[in-house]
Amino acid sequence: MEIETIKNDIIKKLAGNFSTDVEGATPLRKYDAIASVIKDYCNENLLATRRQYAKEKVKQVYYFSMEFLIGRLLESNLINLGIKEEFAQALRELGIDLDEIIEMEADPGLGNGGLGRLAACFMDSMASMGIPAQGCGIRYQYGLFEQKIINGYQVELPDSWLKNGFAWETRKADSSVIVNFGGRVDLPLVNGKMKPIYSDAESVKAVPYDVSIVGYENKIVNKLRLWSAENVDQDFDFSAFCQGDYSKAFESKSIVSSISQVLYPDDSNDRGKVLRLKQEYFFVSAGLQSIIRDYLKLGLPLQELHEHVAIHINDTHPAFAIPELMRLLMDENDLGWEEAWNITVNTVAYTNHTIMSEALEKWPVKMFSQIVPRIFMIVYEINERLMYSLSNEYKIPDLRSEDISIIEGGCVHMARLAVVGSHSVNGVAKVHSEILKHDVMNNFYRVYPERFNNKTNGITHRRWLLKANPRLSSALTEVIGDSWIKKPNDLIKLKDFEHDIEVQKKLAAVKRENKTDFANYVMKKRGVKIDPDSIFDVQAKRLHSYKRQLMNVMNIIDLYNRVLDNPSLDIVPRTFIFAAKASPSYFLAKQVIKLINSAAEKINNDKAVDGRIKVLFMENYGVSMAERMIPAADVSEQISTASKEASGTGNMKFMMNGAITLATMDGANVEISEAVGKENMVIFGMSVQEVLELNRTCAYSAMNVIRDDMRLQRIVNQLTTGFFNAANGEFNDIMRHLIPGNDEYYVLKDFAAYADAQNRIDKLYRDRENWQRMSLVNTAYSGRFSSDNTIAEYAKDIWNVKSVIK
Ligand code: F58
Repeated sequence: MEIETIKNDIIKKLAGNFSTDVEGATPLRKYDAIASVIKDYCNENLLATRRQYAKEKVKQVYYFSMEFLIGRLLESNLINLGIKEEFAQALRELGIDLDEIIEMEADPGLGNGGLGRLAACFMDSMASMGIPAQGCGIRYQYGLFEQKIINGYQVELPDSWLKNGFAWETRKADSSVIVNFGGRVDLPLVNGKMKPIYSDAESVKAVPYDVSIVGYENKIVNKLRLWSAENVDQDFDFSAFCQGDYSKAFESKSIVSSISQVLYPDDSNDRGKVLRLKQEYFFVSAGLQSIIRDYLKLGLPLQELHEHVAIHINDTHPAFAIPELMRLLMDENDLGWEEAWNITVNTVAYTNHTIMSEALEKWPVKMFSQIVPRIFMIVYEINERLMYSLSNEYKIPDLRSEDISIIEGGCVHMARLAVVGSHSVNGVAKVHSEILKHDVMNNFYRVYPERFNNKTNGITHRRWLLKANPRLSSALTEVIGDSWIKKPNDLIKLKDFEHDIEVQKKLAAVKRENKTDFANYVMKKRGVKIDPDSIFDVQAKRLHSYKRQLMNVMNIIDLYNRVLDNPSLDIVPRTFIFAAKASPSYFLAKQVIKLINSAAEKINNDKAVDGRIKVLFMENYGVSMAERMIPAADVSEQISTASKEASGTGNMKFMMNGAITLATMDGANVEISEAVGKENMVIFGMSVQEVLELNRTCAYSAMNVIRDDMRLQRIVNQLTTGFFNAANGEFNDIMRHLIPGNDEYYVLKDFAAYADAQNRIDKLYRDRENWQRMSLVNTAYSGRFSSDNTIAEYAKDIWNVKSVIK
């Protein structure tokens, strides 16, 4: 692209949109104009892509997800359009610094963690591979809360990411649809068919906002469609307004818009359940209505829907897709039950992301039937037919109906609905998929064995290597050429240089520079000095008991105690870095944050430690911070209780950037170890089988473990006696969880093995050459964890869709 064209486009945009010129424009105006120019380029390709899909009548994937954690888009769009260099040059010539513009962009936090980020990685891969796809989600006005750490505690503030607008979206008011809640549904017979009549429903207008998802240097642009809730008719009650009753005037507006107001940060409490249920039905109904509308425009019969459309549900949050598709096919388009059911099952596929029972969604029947009465009728009928076929068709010995029934114990079980109404059910790493089949969903596996499969997660190497780590990307390209960018499996070429000292040195220099950058960032953000020559040991993920941040901090405390006992203890200086948000109502998790910060304060300021141990809690973790932190990490902490982490994807990002994984054999860590070899990781702790066995036998006693380990006794004592300047019972929930609660996630049980593994890291790091070799090998084997590979499998095995790239 010509540099002059870019310059002119920006100048024209500044004049046309903001009546200003480069010299007079505020930074925000510059950002808006630049983003708007790039958006125009994206949208031109979007149009061409849409035309191509329509012309070729290709099968399309619709990826339904409550969360899309897309990260900033300006730089990644430039990279994917293949014009970053030209753009930077054009901006330089206009006296604008591209890096400053990139930093101005808000990071849309429309997700909690791995599940939301996976959806974003998949969108990137599908566009880059030319897979016809559309994302469907919610345009939350407020994303995941902004986290502040005050006096060591997490404080949550609203994340007003839209305050300066969102440059990448296009509002499509004329594509709005209506979604109905509540009211009464009667089913009179009309011409021999039951025809639902709705009365007193609350109608909400769903307005789509489209965001372009740009493929890597292939001119393909898919779209992500996010729905926003608005009032159907008037925006507010004008007569109440005229009478001066302003709160009444705007009441209904705020009730309606609350549906798309805030992303739920929570799977652990009951408050707000109604709103969450409404959110789920809202975006699913809106998404499906728009799919069917577009489909019918193609002039194809609905009987063939599953041949042209694949609907994927990212966890159970969009499981309403099953009864809602039934409703649309039957009630709105006159198909019979059997026909509609076959189409639905053949169209929908479901991914499970957790085995934690508290995270498997259940809705009280009363609430469900009140909020979505017609959907409840359909779910009821699905269940009746399921029960009938179980006793008359499947006849599986000793399978009790209550273990399968979708409506059971006064609740609607969404995971059960998702399995019954989908043709494919997948877990997200091998071991997780096995647990689903043989444990958590065993009853369903016995009924529908052919539906169950595994699709190990992946990450887009374009964001997590090419964009996040430009130094490593250039170094790799110098050593092995640039084919890895389009073919990530080519990263394996690096393996040939495992013993090449020059290459090792080159990569070591990259890591050192990334660490210095990160240290400068930490200084700027937190005012804390960290040493780039220390080991950067990072645990960055949602804060949850099963992820065991607690075990990490307990080991740090133990290390500190060892230094107190022996001031000349010989350890490699280490910077322990944590980044995590705790769900606001998850008090135990919030105490762990306080503990990390209390330990940090004590240890960082203790002269006896003399800088050998530093502990850092990075506030407000999100995609942009991850992009800075991961390239600088030496050690990647993946220490969940075996069986609990469905896959993990942070593990793959760190590995790709050359960190050494310190891990339990859980989730995708198992496959990482198969790829890279156990000798190139540090593995410890109980296996999945051991954990499941211990769960089954209930033979575990946390007290016994503490009794036998002096180190643990000392730590427990320090937590309860105010050693960490916290004398007001700040850590009582932690203590209750560990002792009377009997340490549900085996933190104490795995502690000794973990401490050993940490000592192994210390030893390994001293052999700089071998460490660098291990690091190189990790990057070399990481290509298989590109989401391009994952998407290729989904496309072939589940969706039956083809790339439009010939
Ligand atoms: C994550 N789930 C899994 N859930 O924990 C992780 O192992 C896996 O790699 C990842 O999905 C992708 O498959 C996850 O991130 C959530 O964020 C919940 C969503 C619903 C509200 C509570 C958090």
